[in-house]
Amino acid sequence: MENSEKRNQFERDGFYVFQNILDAETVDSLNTLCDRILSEQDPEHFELHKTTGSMVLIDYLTAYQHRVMSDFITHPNVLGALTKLGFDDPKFGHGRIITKPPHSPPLFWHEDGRFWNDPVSYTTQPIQVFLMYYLVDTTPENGCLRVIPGSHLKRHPLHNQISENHTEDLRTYANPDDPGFSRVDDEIDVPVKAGDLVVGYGSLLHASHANDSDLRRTVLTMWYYPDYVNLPERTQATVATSEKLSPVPPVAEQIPELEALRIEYHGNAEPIEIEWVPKGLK
Ligand SMILES: O=C(O)CCC(=O)C(=O)O
Repeated sequence: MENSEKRNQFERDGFYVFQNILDAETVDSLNTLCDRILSEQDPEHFELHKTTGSMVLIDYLTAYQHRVMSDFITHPNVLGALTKLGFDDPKFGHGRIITKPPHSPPLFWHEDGRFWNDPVSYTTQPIQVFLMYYLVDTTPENGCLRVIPGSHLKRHPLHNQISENHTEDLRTYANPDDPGFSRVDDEIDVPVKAGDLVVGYGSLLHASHANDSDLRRTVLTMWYYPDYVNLPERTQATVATSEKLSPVPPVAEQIPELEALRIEYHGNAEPIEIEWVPKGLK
């Protein structure tokens, strides 16, 4: 497929899947690192995040602590995939280790857009995209991703039914009958192989199936700003103030490939107030 077709599909559906972005060795190293970091979390962390499984932050500090992580964030295949979509100077914000233990509940419908006061959110120019890497092959049985294609630009009935926030009840699966856990006609499954990459608009409605398997299912959700350099200044200012990046290390300790992805804004534009609810979506 031509790159322009990939971009068209990405803009229309709100997501695009690249196959074989990470090799087996990289996936193994990431699994080992994630298992270690997860083993260091308090049991309460997993109690609080039953539907996601976990929500462990990956930031620039994590990347500087673990070479596996910085190599992953700056991986040529990852940046190459973004280039194929037309983004050749992306920025990286943060990520999360999200692991579904064996026999754990589904993840509720949500979208992660938080720039809904910004007119750019209602256009095809992405502000923030997720790069999701599942570290095992996924199927509907072990908790693969589900999405509603096109819901990043067009109002869906679920937008009026789901909670505005990731409430404690949703996170702990207190009410399985909540509309957030419903099935809808136009949802599709996105099963992938370990090492594939799903790129999607942060504003796309997505969820995941329950993990009914006997094995842990981990996904790394990495948040990039693929077109940051071409965003209006006020959007840049908003992104720069909303991403709390850890400090830049002394020059001798810096990883140049990682620093090239750092979000920086030095102008005087006024940030736009953060808004999680897509009030203007039609
Ligand atoms: O756990 C998953 O499959 C999806 C994770 C997710 O929805 C997110 O990171 O926003």
